[in-house]
Amino acid sequence: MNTVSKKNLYEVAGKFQIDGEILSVEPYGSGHINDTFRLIEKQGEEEKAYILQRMNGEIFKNRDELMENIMRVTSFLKEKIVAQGGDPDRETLQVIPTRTGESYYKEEDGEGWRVYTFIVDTISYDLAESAADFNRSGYAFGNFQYLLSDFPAEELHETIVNFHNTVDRFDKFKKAVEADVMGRAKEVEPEIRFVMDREQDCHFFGNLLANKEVPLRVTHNDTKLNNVLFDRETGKAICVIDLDTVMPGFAAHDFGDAIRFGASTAAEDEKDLDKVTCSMELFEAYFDGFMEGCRGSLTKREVETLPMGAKIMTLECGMRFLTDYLEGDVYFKTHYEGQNLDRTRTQLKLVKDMEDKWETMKTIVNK
Ligand code: ADP
Ligand code: GN1
Ligand code: MG
Repeated sequence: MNTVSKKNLYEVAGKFQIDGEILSVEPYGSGHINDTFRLIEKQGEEEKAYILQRMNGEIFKNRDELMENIMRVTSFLKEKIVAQGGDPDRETLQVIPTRTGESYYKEEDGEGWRVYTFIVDTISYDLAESAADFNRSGYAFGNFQYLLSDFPAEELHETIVNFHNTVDRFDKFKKAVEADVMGRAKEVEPEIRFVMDREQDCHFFGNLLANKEVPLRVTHNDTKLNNVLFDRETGKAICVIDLDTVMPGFAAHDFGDAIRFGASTAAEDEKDLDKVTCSMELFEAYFDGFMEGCRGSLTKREVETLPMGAKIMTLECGMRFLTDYLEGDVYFKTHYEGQNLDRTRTQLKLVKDMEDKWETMKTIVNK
């Protein structure tokens, strides 16, 4: 993706319904996909913050459809939050339209930009600081799924086709190994073998769906801990963000992706693998919060498959990082050479750790 100059950022900011003087636009957050900036506007004596984001056009090919999803989902959530007596300004994303009333601004070269109100006095974590925090994020994602349980799923566009189709991810991984465009396959033979040995696991959820054992629901599909904002004062997880991949999916995938990231005792790119384990205390804390947020809406079979959701989402993510490493780091943002390989190794270590702790995870979800 192209870099962007300061001048261009101010120009782009000027396209939106932000009337005061723009004081600053600075890079913000640690997402792997979009280019995110924090924008400060001065309105009289007051300062107001926004999130300005350039959507990743390599990944999100159809920004009209993507933004249509976001407009629909955020307005649906807003109504539900109001009905529940919540504060829609803090509990859901809110899109600021362009001066011409569009949901996003299209640059001549095809790049797409959007603006959200900045949800102030919140914090997002790249690592769980306590089981209590992680429990609250579980509640927030469970509640998110619950609130969307009567959203008309057929009206959502598939923003990334086959996003959590693990069999398709495995095929793409195998092709990347065969093509080996960067000549890196030799160096990562143990990692390739680890993934290849688990090919059968990749079929698990596809088979469940084919046998109608679990339903498709409207899910978030990217439930990592830094995609939820916590209120600085109350510590509550108040707002689920990063809605680019809200699509029909499996409840166990939303549960599992959150465990992959948030129940890990180390950062996603930790080099010292001795530090990387899947904490059962965090797993249980998240499970309790998620179940509470879902308010009994999951079937018995769905609950049983939650540990598998954790393992498959972690394996799939490891496979995606490794694919990207083999392809020359073209998908996920990287900040140093080899970061995707470090990320791969933490994910595979977590998969192994989950396999070792399988009985404990099963006991927790069957309690
Ligand atoms: P990506 O798809 O690249 O992960 P996100 O939409 O998750 O992008 O945004 C990146 C980060 O920016 C988030 O992890 C969060 O810290 C911050 N962020 C995003 N939207 C908001 C918002 N409306 N208010 C406050 N912070 C936000
Ligand atoms: C990306 O956008 P972000 O940083 O929240 C990715 C997820 C991965 C995650 C790994 C659209 O999430 O699928 O699980 O990185 N999002 C997309 O950290 O590919
Ligand atoms: Mg994100």
